[in-house]
Amino acid sequence: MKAFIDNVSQTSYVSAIVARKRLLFGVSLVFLILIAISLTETEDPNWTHGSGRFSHITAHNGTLGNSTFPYGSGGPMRMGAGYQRPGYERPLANGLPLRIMAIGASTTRGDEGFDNNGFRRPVRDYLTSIGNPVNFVGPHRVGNMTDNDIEAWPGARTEVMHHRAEHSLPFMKPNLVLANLGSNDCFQNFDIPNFYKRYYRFVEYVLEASPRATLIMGTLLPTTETKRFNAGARVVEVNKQLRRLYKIFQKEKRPVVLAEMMGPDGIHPENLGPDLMHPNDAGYEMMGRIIVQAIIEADAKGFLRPAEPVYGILQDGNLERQDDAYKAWAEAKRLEEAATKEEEEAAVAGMEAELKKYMAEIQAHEQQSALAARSDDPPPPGLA
Ligand SMILES: *[C@@H]1O[C@H](CO)[C@@H](O)[C@H](O)[C@H]1NC(C)=O
Ligand SMILES: *[C@@H]1O[C@H](CO)[C@@H](O)[C@H](O)[C@H]1NC(C)=O
Ligand SMILES: CC(=O)N[C@H]1CO[C@H](CO)[C@@H](O)[C@@H]1O
Repeated sequence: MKAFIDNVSQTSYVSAIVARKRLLFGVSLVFLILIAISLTETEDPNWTHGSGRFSHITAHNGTLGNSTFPYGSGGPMRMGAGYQRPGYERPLANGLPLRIMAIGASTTRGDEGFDNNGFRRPVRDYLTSIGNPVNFVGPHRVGNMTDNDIEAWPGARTEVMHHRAEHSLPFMKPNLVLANLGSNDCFQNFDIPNFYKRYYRFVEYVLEASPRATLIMGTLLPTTETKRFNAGARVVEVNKQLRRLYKIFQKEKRPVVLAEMMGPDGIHPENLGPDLMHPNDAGYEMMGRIIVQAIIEADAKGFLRPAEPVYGILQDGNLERQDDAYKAWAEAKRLEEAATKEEEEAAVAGMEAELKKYMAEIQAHEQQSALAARSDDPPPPGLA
């Protein structure tokens, strides 16, 4: 931990100050140049369209064909150098593979969502689309996406998930933990005044058990449910604690980022599903976006670090599953062969039993014939 603190204070902070100075200098320089250009040249319409977000599309050596340019008006566009900010066009942390453990309860599982992937699908889709390999890890599989591993239990309170994580986290060593914990403490009205202590211990544990992890701590979603749990006020109280805890984690220079779920762009009662506790489908997408923003912030702060190598855990969670179809086929074949073998053994046993019976009959007939030979009876039919 000390090394990490030193690292942050020596690298990120110093370089942030240097970067800010450079930025100020750069901004004023750009301003002067722009003024100079505007005084000497007429405006090039291609340039005004060609800057900004689309600068990463440079398939034609800095030019872009008219067919793909969204505002296309004929002729190749010249592209500006653009503003390549990690998290928008470029992968985070130079394309660092992210081994992610989502720890939480039913909302983390994506319960009540249409595909049971919850916020994990939008998070995964986004990160892989900008070039960061993703592997979700955890002891269970929930949801219909391929890379669906997770550490989440419906109804689990914070300290329950702490104990669960003790059986998975040290063996999977994620470098990113998405924690959404506390809703069930609220629903079960479990010692709310001391919630922050349990949460602090949990975070402490995560950062110890997987020392290269960054932890994204989500605040709780609002709830308007009143019949069963009536936990709205408790959620407000716990969120207050979570935000204060975050200030403490910042003071302690922990690799922790807050994902504020209840901000102006966050989850509001109209984004909840019919049970008034879990998000609806749009709500899960919003959670995903908020978590992605927190991950981008973690990268900007220099928190993201390579995951510790663990045997059997690949960088890409989909690649890890690519043999699944073969395994299913091989297992079906094994079962089929076992069934055939059983059938065959039963047939052989049946024949053996028949033979025993048959031979016993013959013996009986032979004995009878021996007796009949003495009394001139004809031989039994069917026997030559
Ligand atoms: C790309 O453009 C630059 C500058 O116009 C030119 O010097 C270079 O040869 C071009 N490269 C290719 C592969 O066309
Ligand atoms: C997952 O389930 C949803 C809802 O049934 C469906 O629309 C989607 O295509 C499924 N995705 C996969 C990969 O099976
Ligand atoms: C430079 C370029 O890609 N020009 C294309 C613009 O669109 C027309 C119609 O699709 C093409 O024929 C040009 O080649």
